[in-house]
Amino acid sequence: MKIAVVGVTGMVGQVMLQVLEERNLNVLTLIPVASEKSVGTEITFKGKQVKVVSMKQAIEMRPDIALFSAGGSVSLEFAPQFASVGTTVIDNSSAFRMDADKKLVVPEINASALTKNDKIIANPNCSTIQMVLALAPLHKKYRIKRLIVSTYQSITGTGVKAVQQLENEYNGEKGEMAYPYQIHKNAIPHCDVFEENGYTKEELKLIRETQKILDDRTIAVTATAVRIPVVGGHSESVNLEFEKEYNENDIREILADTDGVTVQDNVDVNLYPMPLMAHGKDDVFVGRIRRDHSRENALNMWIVSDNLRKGAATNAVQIADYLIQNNLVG
Ligand code: 2RA
Repeated sequence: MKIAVVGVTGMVGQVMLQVLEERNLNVLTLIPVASEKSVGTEITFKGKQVKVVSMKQAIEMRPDIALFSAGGSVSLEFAPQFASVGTTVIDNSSAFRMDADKKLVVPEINASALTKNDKIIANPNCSTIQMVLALAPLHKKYRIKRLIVSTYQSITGTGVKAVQQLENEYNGEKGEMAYPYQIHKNAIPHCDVFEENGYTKEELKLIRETQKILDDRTIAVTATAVRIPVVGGHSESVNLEFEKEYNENDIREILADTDGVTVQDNVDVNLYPMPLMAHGKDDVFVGRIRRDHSRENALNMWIVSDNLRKGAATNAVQIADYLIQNNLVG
């Protein structure tokens, strides 16, 4: 299998390499792709040095799969070019997520909808992936009527410049600013850019992508996305209102039985999910599960996951693995 990683020098691209090695996909040829300034440099994959190539060279090599994480404009320009030579693109940008003819996939939820004809597949936004993985089985049994989510998002979601600003602030050093404010003693209610309606793109992704993945646009969703100075992963406070009466133990059992979800929930021993514990792991961790007594059939819970892994690289590699295992590529 020839697999290209487009944006290989970025934070998510680097994690994609790590996850490809960990999951031991039968990658016979890795094609690392980056911007012109990195062409010719080398990356290490499975103990071997591999030369970074240009987009043009990668397309000519006709990979079976191309994992993209290089920003929406690069995806819009080059994903169709890869698809035109038969490559199946799994794109981590927002470029194609809301296209009616593109699938937005969390493998545990909707990979079964994939076919050989899907040549550009959208990887959902990190804060969406971790949330819908926990919500999907609950929606199936109790039907979610309303969802309110507040996020506490890792600095790594903004990119390497923000991580550097955080480190500089801790070290008392000056440097390039990703934010016009201090990060390390702060909570910034501003993830991505503001739209006309007063919501950020991040908040609108949480709303729209959730409805698409759960295939139910009647779910009333609202979101507030906040950036906080942690690096291990995104945390989310989620309030759900179901159509049907639910049983709390049943909720816990359903979550515990869901592939990719780990329930960490015992406040008697201070057991609850935290980014520091989720960092470097692929699971979505759920805790603080408790009835919301202010409304009928309502529930609160706390969801944490490593945004660079299940929130991006791992989910994309799992889609690739699904395609390979089901003979949908190559
Ligand atoms: C963020 N979800 O965390 C976005 C993109 N990674 O900023």
